[in-house]
Amino acid sequence: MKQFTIFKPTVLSEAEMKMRSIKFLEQMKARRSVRAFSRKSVPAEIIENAIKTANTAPSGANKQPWHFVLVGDQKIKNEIKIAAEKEEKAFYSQRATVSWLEDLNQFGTNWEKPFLAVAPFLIVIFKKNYDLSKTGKKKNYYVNESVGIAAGFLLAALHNAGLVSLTHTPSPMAFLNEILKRPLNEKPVLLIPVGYPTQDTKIPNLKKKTFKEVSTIF
Ligand code: IYR
Repeated sequence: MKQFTIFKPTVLSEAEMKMRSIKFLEQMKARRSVRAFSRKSVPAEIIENAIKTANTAPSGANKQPWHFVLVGDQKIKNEIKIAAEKEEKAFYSQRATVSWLEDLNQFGTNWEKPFLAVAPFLIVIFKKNYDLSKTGKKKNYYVNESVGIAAGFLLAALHNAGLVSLTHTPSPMAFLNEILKRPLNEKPVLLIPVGYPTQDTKIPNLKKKTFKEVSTIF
């Protein structure tokens, strides 16, 4: 595919750019991770569109080293909940360090993950360190970076559509390969429940670092 075409970007005035940059900032500031999901259903198409958005992300050599599994099936969600809670029990009672548990205190989390069975959909993002072809393994590049960017696109797209999500990471996550029948060249990296919050969902009062704290300008 050694072919190039002229790129025709959308051209905006500076005033319009400024307005859009503020609007998007305000929109993203309003995004919050949620742990109490309502059972209210979501049209699958909306989530599929968000996954399509994630799939537009740039990736190392355009290899798109990701696979998204969308789970709406109640039986499979139940299976995932049981397996995740088993790992989370071990995490909270043995694996986590004292300082890690201290850092988690403000979120009020524990091993119980009811949202995994309650949220209408779970999205599981798998990363592919290599692709499998008839001739063998073909290495992908900058896989963590690429999948991280795609995950960011996905979260932004879900939020833009009016849905809430949680980037949940039970550890280890290999049980997802088994339950979702994914091949061994795929490693699960994020388990994302998606839907609506319950009416009384509480969110922690988190403070974000300031622009000054997180940036340097020359
Ligand atoms: N995976 C556990 C623990 C946990 C870890 C981090 I780092 C968080 O930001 C939040 C939770 C859980 O989901 O409870």
